[in-house]
Amino acid sequence: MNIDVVTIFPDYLAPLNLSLVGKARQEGVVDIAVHDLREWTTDRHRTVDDTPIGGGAGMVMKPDVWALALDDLVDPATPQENRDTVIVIPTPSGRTFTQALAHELALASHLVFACGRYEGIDARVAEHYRGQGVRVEELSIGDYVLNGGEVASMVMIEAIARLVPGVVGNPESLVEESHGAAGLLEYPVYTRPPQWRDTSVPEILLSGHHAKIARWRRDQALQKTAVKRPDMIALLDVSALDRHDRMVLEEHGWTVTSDGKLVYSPAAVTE
Ligand code: 6GU
Repeated sequence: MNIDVVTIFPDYLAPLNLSLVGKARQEGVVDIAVHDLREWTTDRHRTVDDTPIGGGAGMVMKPDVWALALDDLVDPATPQENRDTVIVIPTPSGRTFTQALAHELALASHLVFACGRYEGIDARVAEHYRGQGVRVEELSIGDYVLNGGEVASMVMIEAIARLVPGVVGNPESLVEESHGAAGLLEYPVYTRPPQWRDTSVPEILLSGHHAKIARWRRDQALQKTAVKRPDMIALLDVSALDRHDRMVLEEHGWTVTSDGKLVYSPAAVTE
């Protein structure tokens, strides 16, 4: 996989040299090139922004400079050869980046991250490349505002790159992530010592009874998700729930209706 990142702060992306992503870069599993947008400026002051047309606060990044950069990296003359290229524009006004999207983008051969600063990039840039047949994704990493797209790009690159074969040392951990308890939060984990300060690990985990441990972990994942992320419970595939799963969810106010939907109806809780 090839990843290009265009930014006015290339040093901001230095952490991509560390840990698993850094190792994958060294080994050539993912090729990440970070470019300074100002390399594509043509004026003496290396200007990348201008005032917003129509008025308002802040500055907007100039379309002409961005297009010179993206033309070099994407080649709009041959869109049919760019089926596997995706331009990602990080912005708090984009659609939300999710694990499902990370899996999808991990299949692309070329990602170009266009990091905006200030009030963002002139809206015609995304439109122009879409018109050229290039897939352009304006993506947000959550409902809060960062100063620019650099940190958001790093978040997305880490989430995507770890799904590329050869980046995460133990592919088993990825398999467990996606199949172990799909759509649920992780169960709590413990290591030695079994007694530490004033607490102990749950007794069941010391039993050596693998089936009971698996059931306990699933119950924990279901309960934790029901309490912290009810929105995720509503999205569960009902056909993947066994009788015990349904019982645990019912204790948290969720019932499976006759037409196979999960609904929150806490009045149905009997205690
Ligand atoms: Cl992608 N960019 C910025 N600037 N802020 C954000 C974001 C992106 N996602 C959440 N907040």
